[in-house]
This record gives sequence, C-alpha cells and structure tokens, in this order.
Amino acid sequence: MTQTATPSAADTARESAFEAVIADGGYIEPKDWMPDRYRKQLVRMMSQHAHSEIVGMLPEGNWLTRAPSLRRKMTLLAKVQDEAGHGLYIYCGAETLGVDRHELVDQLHAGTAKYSSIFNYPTLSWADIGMIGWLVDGAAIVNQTMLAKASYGPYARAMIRICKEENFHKRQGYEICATLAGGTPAQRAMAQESLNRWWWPSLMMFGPSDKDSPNSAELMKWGVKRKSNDELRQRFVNLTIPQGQALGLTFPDPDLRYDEATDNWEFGEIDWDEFWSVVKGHGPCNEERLEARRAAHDNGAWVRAAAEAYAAKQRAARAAVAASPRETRRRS
Ligand code: BYC
Repeated sequence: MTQTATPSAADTARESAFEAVIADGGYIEPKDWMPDRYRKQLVRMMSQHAHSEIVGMLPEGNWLTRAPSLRRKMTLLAKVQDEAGHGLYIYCGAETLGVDRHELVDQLHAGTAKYSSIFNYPTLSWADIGMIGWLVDGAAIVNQTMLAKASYGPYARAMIRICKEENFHKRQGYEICATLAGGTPAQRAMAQESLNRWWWPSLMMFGPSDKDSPNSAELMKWGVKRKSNDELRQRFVNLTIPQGQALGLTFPDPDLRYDEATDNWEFGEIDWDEFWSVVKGHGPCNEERLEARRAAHDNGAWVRAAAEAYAAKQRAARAAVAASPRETRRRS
C-alpha cells in the first residue's frame, strides 16, 4: 500500500511564509526556505546566464587585436573584462543556492548546459562589435532591468550592478555604429550589412514566444521573471527602431510598421527553426565556442594550481600562528 506524506504544520507554515514574501514583492534570501522547484529553476536560469556572460566574451575578444585605434582597443578590452566579472558575480549568486560553480562549468564544457544563442554567431567585421554593444547589450539591458526586480535577492542585486555596466557597453556600441553610419560609403555599408545579420538573432535572445516557453508560467508565478519573453522583446523593438532610424540604417524586416493604436512597432515572424537549431548546438559557431572555452580552461590549469598552492601556504601559516604560544605571537 502506498502512502502519501501529509505536509506537517511546520512545512505548511514555511511554505506560507515563502508565498507571503513573494506576494509582497519581497526578496527570498539564501538561508530562507524555498520550494525545491524554485531553487532548481533559479540554478538553471542563473547558470545559463553566467555561461552566457563567459561565452559572450569570445565574439568580441576576437577583435581585440584588430580594433581600429588605441582608444577602441582599450574600451573593448574593458568591456570584455566587465563581461568576465558579470559571469563571476552570477556564478557566485548561483553558489548561494547550494551548487558548486565547478559543476556548472563542467556542464558547459560537456555541452549539456545552455548559454545565449546570440553568441553562436560570428563577428565578421568591426561593425559587428558596434552591433553587439548596441543590440546585444541593449537587449540584455531590457531583460536584466526586469531581472533586477527578481524575487531572489542575490540574483536581483547582481543585476543592478551589471545593468550599470551594460549601459556603458551599449553606449560604446552605439557610438561605433554612429561613427560608421556617418562615415564613408564603405563604412556605412559595413554597418548596414552587420545590422542585417544581427537584427533577428538579437530578437531571439528573449527566448521562444510565450506560448512555447515552458518555464515562463512558473518563473512569473514566483516573481523571478516579471515580464514575459514577448513583452520584453516588444519593448526592445520599440526602443531600438528609433535609434536605428536616427542612424539612417534600415532594419531587415519588410513587415516592420508602427501601429498607432497600440503604440508598438510591429515586426515580422521570427525564424524559430533557426532559433531552436542554434539552441540545440547547430549554430554557425557552437562548436568553436565550446572548443575555445575548453581550451581556455585547460590552459588555465597552472593558474588554478598556483592559486591553490598559495592558498594552502597561507592556511598553513595561519594555522602555525594560531598554534604558537601567545608570547611568541605577540613578539612576531
Ligand atoms: N538562447 O521556457 P523558456 C550579455 C532556452 S550575456 C539559448 O522561455 P526561460 C553579454 C531556455 O534556457 C546575458 N537558450 O526559458 C555578454 C529553456 O531551456 P532549458 C544574456 C534559450 O528561462 C557578453 C528553453 O529555451 N542574457 O548580455 O523562461 C557580451 C525554453 O525557454 C534562449 C541572459 O542570459 C536563448 N536566447 O527564459 C555582450 C538572460 N532562450 O533551460 C553581452 C538570462 C530560451 O529549460 N536568462 N532558451 O533547457 C533569461 O532571462 C531567460 O532564461 C530567457 C529564457 C529569457 C533567456
């Protein structure tokens, strides 16, 4: 005979306390009780997000040695370093949920973890660096401004800091695009060609449409996501079209039109077959990106070994001081 466990009064009380915090728009903190499914959803989303920041360094890193001036090189270097920092904050945030970041990184290297589809496209021209800043960081800001109000405290706080840096990233990207769009005919053509390639993948960053998004309902119920994938995508389109028009560039979408009734820019159908193909590992650069991450990890083994040896030496020195008689400690 099977028995169904009846929740105890204590279980019910802590679940009610959790629900009350969510209903109140408050924050769940690492030591608070949370449903197992809430924890799992956050680990899934935060690990995907952290990996995106780390893999996201690769397409731009590709242009560090070819930036057209010292100023551009310094700015790009700072941006790529910022992305590494974002990845580290979010891995730290995920660790507050009881996972080990090494486990998450192993999943990335094994190809079983997800990261944003956008980083599986190649950076073929300098204009692509401008487009990444303007469109990719621009899309990330729209998404992350919402996540800065997520119900899990460590994730929300990481987003506040990250968004400040992303704003700078977007401006540097837009400035590159403005320079090229206002430059020679060849520079202008380079910017247009780049926009043609990056526009649709940028819209895909927001994930599948709401009807095909299996995680949204649960994430929204728990206040992790405060807006749906389609709502955010629309917001991004509405913000971005006037910015592109100010540059005199054309969006590669014949169905784009402003609807006065809704105050929205309506856009054409996204190629969802392309999206799922990239998500499943068959995009133009998926293999190359994972290979680069695995190589970086292997090549960094000596750094991890050195850091571990240094930490062990420090621990031994501290233990020796703690074990020594008081008198010796005072004199040393
Ligand atoms: N790419 O139920 P859904 C940056 C997956 S980096 C790949 O809607 P959810 C930057 C999704 O994971 C910051 N996979 O999921 C860095 C799920 O699969 P699993 C990038 C995607 O979680 C360097 C399945 O599809 N931002 O800014 O409710 C240089 C069903 O989707 C994608 C983030 O990472 C995708 N685009 O919503 C420059 C944002 N979309 O996990 C810039 C953090 C969906 O069930 N993440 N999938 O196997 C999120 O906000 C949400 O997870 C998403 C998806 C909106 C992406």
